Amino acid sequence: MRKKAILITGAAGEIGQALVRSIKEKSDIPVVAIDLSTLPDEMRMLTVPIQGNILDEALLKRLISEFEFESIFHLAALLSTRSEFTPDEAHRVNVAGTLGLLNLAAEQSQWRGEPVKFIFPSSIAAYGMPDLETKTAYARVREWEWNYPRTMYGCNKLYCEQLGTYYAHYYRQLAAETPVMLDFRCLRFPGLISAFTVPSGGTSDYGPEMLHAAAAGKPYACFVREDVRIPFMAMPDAIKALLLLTEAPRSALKRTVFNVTSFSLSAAEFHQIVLQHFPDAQITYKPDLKRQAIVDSWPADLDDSAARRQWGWSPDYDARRAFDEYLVPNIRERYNHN
Ligand code: AKB
Repeated sequence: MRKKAILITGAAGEIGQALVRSIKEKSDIPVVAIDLSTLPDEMRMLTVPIQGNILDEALLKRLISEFEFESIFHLAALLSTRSEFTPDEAHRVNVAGTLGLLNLAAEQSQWRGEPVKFIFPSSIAAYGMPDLETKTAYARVREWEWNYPRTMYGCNKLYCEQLGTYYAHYYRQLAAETPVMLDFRCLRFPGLISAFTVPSGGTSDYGPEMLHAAAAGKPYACFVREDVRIPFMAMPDAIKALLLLTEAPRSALKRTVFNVTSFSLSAAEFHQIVLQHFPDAQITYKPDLKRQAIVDSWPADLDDSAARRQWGWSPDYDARRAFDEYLVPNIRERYNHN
């Protein structure tokens, strides 16, 4: 008899750790937590921890035989900067890895006779603004606009959004009997900021890096110009969005892919807020023109009205509240204790 469970891939990452805690606060259902790295002890206590690679077919078969997944949060991915250095590996992890999990979810949906919910975080990297003029003119992009990513990671995310939509609506469409399709739901996130973890391998990392460096009393050279602007979100809102979308009634959802966002800041505005809290912060600008070009191609803000209308999304944290109530107090505690 297979055990009912929730599956989280990339569980040791920034979103994964916060998501595990949040799910375990609300429910007793076992959470199978997979990551290439060892999970921190606290995560190991809360989950069925599995150290492994999502590309390992034997591991996926083992999961299919041992568990019945109600929902899968497929978070494992190589982020945008890292993917540019190892594009083939990024494609394998981000695309082949997602395909393997979609197949697992499709097979389990069939057996259960009920759709497995497949929750997929996508990103502003799925967009590609051709130049700064266009980025300024089209400040709040909608889901179907400017889908011309210019990174391997962005291409991978956009394609996997399409794959997920295919599996949810057209999978085995020529078979004699229509299969039970999985239930694919996807969020396009802005740059995420956690008080508890420092991101690695992304290109929106200059925001969180600036803040964590200031709190740790270390100098920081920001790798984009002061006027570079993208949207951001504090981690608790990212978790709120994932769980709210998971719980939304299927009939309310008219799309599979939704923008969600909280606040849009230029690097200079981010810097100013950091200085209000850490007046001695030593922040300078040393643009890396290539990484900066990637951030320039991402929209200045997202239009998340579809998410607000269809499943009641709204962020709890605007910029002020994110810094005053979540980021700064928790980050201070983290570095004061180190
Ligand atoms: C990255 O910078 O690659 C990620 C993202 C914006 O998806 N943080």
